Amino acid sequence: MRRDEGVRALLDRVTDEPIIANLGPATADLFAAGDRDANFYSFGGMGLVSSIGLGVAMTAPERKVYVTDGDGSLLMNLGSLATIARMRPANLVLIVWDNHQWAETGGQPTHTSTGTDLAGIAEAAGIPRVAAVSTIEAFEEALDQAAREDGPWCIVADVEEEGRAARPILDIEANLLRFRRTFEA
Ligand SMILES: Cc1ncc(C[n+]2csc(CCOP(=O)(O)OP(=O)(O)O)c2C)c(N)n1
Ligand SMILES: [Mg+2]
Repeated sequence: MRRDEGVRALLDRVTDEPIIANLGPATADLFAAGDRDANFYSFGGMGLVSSIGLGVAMTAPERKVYVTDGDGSLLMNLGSLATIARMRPANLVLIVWDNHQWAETGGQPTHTSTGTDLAGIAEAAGIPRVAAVSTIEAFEEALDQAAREDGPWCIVADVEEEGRAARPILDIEANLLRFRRTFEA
């Protein structure tokens, strides 16, 4: 499957649920597929979206909170999986676009290209609902199940790197304030 197909499948399934996107391609594809108030884009802060998403999920337990991470970024914050397992936010859905590379910086192969299994690590960390998918149909099925059933979920999607949308030009602070306001209603 491709990341942009996965992003569209996710957008088709949300109304006001927050989506917090990793820096680089995950943010570019989300912005291009559907900019919306409840999207939080990240720039520069590599490795942090799973932790940001955990915080958001714990403070907004009444909504599903979606995070779209990258393999390289999650690899530099693996402890986050154990913290998610420990805090156990039922509403958190952590999606990992695993393209087996640091695409943003030139496509250097990550550890998942030589066998590191992020879904296996998530399971061993104690995350109760883990799915590893490589087709859009299986991804949509996992998303639908994650929308219906308590998590926390970790869905690792094996994606082909087919290029990505242009880097969005936006005001980062305005994005943060707009995102925060979606919790005030
Ligand atoms: C601490 C830190 N190290 C390195 C970078 C440079 N950097 C930005 S994106 C990126 C690659 C991210 O890889 P991944 O999470 O797999 O996402 P992909 O680009 O493959 O979608 C790197 C190395 C950074 N922003 N911050
Ligand atoms: Mg990657």
